[in-house]
Amino acid sequence: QDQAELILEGPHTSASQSEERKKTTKEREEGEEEGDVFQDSEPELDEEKGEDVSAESAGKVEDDGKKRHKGEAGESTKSENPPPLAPFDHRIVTPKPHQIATYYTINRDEVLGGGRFGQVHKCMENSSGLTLAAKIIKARSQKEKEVVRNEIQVMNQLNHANLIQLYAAFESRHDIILVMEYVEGGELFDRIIDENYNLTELDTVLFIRQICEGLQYMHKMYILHLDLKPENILCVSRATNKIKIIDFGLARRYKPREKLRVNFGTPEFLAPEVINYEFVSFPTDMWSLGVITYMLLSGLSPFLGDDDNETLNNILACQWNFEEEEFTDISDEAKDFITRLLVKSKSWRMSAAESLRHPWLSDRSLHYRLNQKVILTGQHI
Ligand code: PIT
Repeated sequence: QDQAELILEGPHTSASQSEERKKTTKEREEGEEEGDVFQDSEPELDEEKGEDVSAESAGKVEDDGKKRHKGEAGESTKSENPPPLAPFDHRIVTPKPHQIATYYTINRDEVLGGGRFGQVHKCMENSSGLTLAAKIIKARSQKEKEVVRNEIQVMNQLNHANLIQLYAAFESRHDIILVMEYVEGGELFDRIIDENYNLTELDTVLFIRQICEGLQYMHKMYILHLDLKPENILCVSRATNKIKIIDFGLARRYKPREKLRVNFGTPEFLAPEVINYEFVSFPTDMWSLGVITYMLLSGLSPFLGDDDNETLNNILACQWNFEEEEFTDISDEAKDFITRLLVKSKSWRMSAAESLRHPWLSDRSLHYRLNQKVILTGQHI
């Protein structure tokens, strides 16, 4: 009975694009702004995570003085520290009816990203000099405004280092502007397609683990993201492998009997239950995590067909495999991880907590071996 109608139309979503995209994500967006090579020189760190984090404490991020197990995983080059917190405390934001220009200077020339509803610009709070990101969302009708107010409501509840933080919001007749934490690393999507940037399996472990931590927290807060894809994962900087999840435009509180009607453009990330107009739930996000993992490891999109229709059929038939040569050197643990997420029946998929306990994300000796492989094969160069 609780039905929500959602429109999904992304910047990479037109049917005509799918033709040229085929299966290789790397081919997509070639010729776009080139990403930098990133190299993280911090030693590998690990920390014991409590099995069960309560909703309240899940958002609490440890300061830098936490226990570190340096060296246990050998001379790994990747950091397992949480990403930096926003440079401000969590805020409960209500949209202000004022002119944003009174308080912030928006750099209209500097576009950080484009989403479904508008562009994201770099901006500065005049009083503090704080650098932030402003997402300008065109919203004229009351209905459109309600959608954005929902996004604000959702972000107000989310206080976690892997989820982009909201700082302020301004509402005018034609738009609502969200002022958010600024991160400078660009989309994880760009690292997948960047020929110069060789994503190793160990990099992927670190990225996916953080996405899982963010998702685990959201799910503990009873919130579904429902639009997870590489474009919605931001790298904190070019130099590290820290990420933050963005775009809570489709996020919502889990309601046991809610179905989603999605008017999709790009179907490659949709879970079968979304296409079938069945109930969506926490496992819906876990499906997307499986797709992202597959893409990060291979640069390929697991269900992408020659056209949207073929893609949808592949998803509904849960037809995917590891046959491409890109998977030759990928560990069995990684394949097992994906296999336990890309499961058609949502009740059989791993949860975020189970994913974090999966050997691929938790087995230190495996990470040590993956790191040795990086060193031996020079994948890090
Ligand atoms: C940044 C840097 C950047 C993009 C963004 C933020 C975008 C964030 C964003 C957040 C949302 C959303 C869409 C985009 O719906 O390059 O600091 O909640």
